[in-house]
Amino acid sequence: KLLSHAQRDHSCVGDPLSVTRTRMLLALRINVLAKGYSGTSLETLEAMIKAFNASCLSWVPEKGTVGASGDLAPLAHLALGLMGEGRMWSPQSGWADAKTVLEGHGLKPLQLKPKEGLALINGTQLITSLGAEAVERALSVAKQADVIAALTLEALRGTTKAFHQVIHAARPHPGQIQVAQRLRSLLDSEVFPSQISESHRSCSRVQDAYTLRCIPQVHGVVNDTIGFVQKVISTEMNSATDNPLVFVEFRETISGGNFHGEYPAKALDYLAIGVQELASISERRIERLVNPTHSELPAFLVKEGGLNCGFMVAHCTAAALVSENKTLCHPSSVDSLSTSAATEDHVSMGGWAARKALTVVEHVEQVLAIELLAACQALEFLHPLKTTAPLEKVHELLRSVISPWDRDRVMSSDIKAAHTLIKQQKVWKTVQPFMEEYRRKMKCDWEYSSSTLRPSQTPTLLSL
Ligand SMILES: *[C@@H]1O[C@H](CO)[C@@H](O)[C@H](O)[C@H]1NC(C)=O
Ligand SMILES: *[C@@H]1O[C@H](CO)[C@@H](O)[C@H](O)[C@H]1NC(C)=O
Ligand SMILES: CC(=O)N[C@H]1CO[C@H](CO)[C@@H](O)[C@@H]1O
Ligand SMILES: CC(=O)N[C@H]1CO[C@H](CO)[C@@H](O)[C@@H]1O
Repeated sequence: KLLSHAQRDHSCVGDPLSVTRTRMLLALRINVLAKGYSGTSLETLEAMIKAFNASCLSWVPEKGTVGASGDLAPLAHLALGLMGEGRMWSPQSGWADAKTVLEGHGLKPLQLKPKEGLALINGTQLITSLGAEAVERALSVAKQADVIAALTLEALRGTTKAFHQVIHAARPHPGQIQVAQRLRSLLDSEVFPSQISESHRSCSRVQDAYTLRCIPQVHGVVNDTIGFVQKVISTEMNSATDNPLVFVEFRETISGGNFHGEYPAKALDYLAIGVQELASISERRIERLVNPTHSELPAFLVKEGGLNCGFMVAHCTAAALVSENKTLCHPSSVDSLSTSAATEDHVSMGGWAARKALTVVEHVEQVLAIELLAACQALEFLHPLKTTAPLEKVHELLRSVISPWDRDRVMSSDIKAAHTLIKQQKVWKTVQPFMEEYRRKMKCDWEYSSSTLRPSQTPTLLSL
C-alpha cells in the first residue's frame, strides 16, 4: 500500500532525464532483479526486458531522491510508466500516454504481484546509472587531457626532463607512472623528433612551472581516483540493492540495508573532486598560453592585438567554468537529513552527488576543449617548426574542423567543435597508434617499475 502510494505520488521535480539516461536506469534495474534476490516473477522481469528492447521509456524527473531507501521517487516514476500510467517515450511514438505507447508496441502494462512494487523501486540505480556515465566520460577525458597538456608543453617550449622514468619509479603511484609514460610516448624526441624541442635544446631553463612539470603527479592521481570510483560503481551496478532480499536457497526473506547509497555517493563526490583538477590545472596552462610574459608569443594568441581579443574571452570562459565547478565539488554526501519519520534517519544524498559529478565532468571536457584550441593556435606561431609526429596529427585533426584564429570571430562554435572531438575520443584515437609504436620500441621502459630500478639501467634508454 505504501508502495503504490509512493509510485503514484509524483514526488520528483525537475527536468526529465534524457531518454538515454532513462534507458540506462531501466537496464540497471533489470540487472538487479535478474540477480534473483528481489522476489519478482519471471513474467514481470520479461515484461521489463521487452519494454527495454523496444525502448519504451518512462518519464523520470531527475531530482527528488535522498539516496537512502534506494532512489525511491525516480524509480517509482520508472515503474509508473511500465504500469501504463503517466507519460512514456519510444522512438516511434515520441512522448505520449504510457498505456498507448506500450500498446503501440504490443506490450501489456505491468500488473504487479506481491512484493513487486518494492522490488521495482528500492535500489540505487539512479545514482549508479548517472554515476556510470560520469565514470565513462571521466575515463575518456582524462586520457585526452594528457595529450592536450603535451601539446601545451610543446607550444610553451617546455622541457620533458621531469617525465623521466627514474623520477616516477621513485614514487610509483600507478597513475603517475602511467601519465609520465604517456607524456614520454608523445614527446620523446629520440623516437618522435620535434623541431620545436630541437630549437630550444640549448636554452638555460632547468625546469618549468608546476602546471607543466607536475602533469604526471596531478593527472596521475586523477587517473587513480577514476579507477577507484570505477570499481565502486561496477560493484554497485552488479549488486542486489533492494530490500528485503529473498534467498530462495534458504527459503528466507531478510531485511537489510543494501539500498543505502553511501558507497556510490561518496565515490561520486570523490570523482568530481578528482576530475575537477584536470580543469583547474588546464585553466592555468591556458593562462600561460595567452600571457605573452610566459609564452613569448603574441598576447592572447592573435596577431594585431589592438584589433582582436584572440583567446582572452575563451580564457574567461574556462575560468568561469572552473569556478562554477569548484562550487559543485562541495561534497553532497557529507550531508544527511532524517526522512520517513526518523526510520530512514541517515541518508546519502547520492542523487545529487551523481548529477554534480556528471556536470563537473562535462565542464572538464569543455575547459580541455579550450586548452586544445589555445595550444594549437600557439603552435601556429611556431611554424614552420613542427612538433612530434603524434602531436602534429592532433594539430591536423583540430585543423580539419577548425581554422586558425586569424582575426576575431564567434568562438563558441570552435569550442563546441573541439568539445565534440574530445567527447568522441578522437584526440585519443589519433595518438593511440603512435603510443603503441613507442611502447614496442621502448618495451623495457614501459615495464619499468621501482622494483627494477638499478643504477646500471638508469638513463640509458632515454635522453629526455
Ligand atoms: C531482448 O533483446 C535481446 C537482444 O536482441 C534478445 O536476445 C532477447 O530475447 C529480447 N528479450 C525479450 C524478452 O524480448
Ligand atoms: C526500501 O528500503 C527501505 C529500507 O528498508 C525500507 O525502509 C523500505 O521498507 C523499502 N521500501 C520502501 C518503500 O521504502
Ligand atoms: C583513466 C585511466 O587512464 N586509467 C589508467 C590509470 O592507470 C592505470 C595503471 O597504469 C591504467 O591501467 C588505467 O588505464
Ligand atoms: C553549472 C555548471 O553547471 N557548471 C559548469 C560546469 O559544467 C557544466 C557543464 O557545462 C556547465 O553547464 C556549467 O556550465
